[in-house]
Amino acid sequence: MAKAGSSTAKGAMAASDMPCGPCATKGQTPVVNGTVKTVDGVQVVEIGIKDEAYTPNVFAAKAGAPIKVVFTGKASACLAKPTFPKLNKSTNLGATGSGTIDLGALTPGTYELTCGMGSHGGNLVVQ
Ligand SMILES: [Cu+2]
Repeated sequence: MAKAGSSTAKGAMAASDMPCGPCATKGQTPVVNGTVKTVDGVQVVEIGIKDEAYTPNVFAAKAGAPIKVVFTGKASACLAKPTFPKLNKSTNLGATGSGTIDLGALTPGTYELTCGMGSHGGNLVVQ
């Protein structure tokens, strides 16, 4: 069952059920495990990469105020392209191992974080 049943506008790597190694099974924590810092009115979400997974990976942020997601750590393969598919935003951690995604101010909802292959990597819950 490696085929995506339906494709969306987010590009060629849309198969959320596609296995992609360790990251596919480690990012499933359902509880909030990260802290959101507010710096000059911007909500800053800091995500590290540990044992081939985004860590921490579940955050609660407030609606209506800008959100910036900062990645640091050593990422390989698909993990090096963290993506918020719903928002069509991603970054490439490439050689530096760090990157930032500006999400802007969001409306309430759950925004999934995936690796570059579309496997679940975490959630940003906006309330
Ligand atoms: Cu992956």
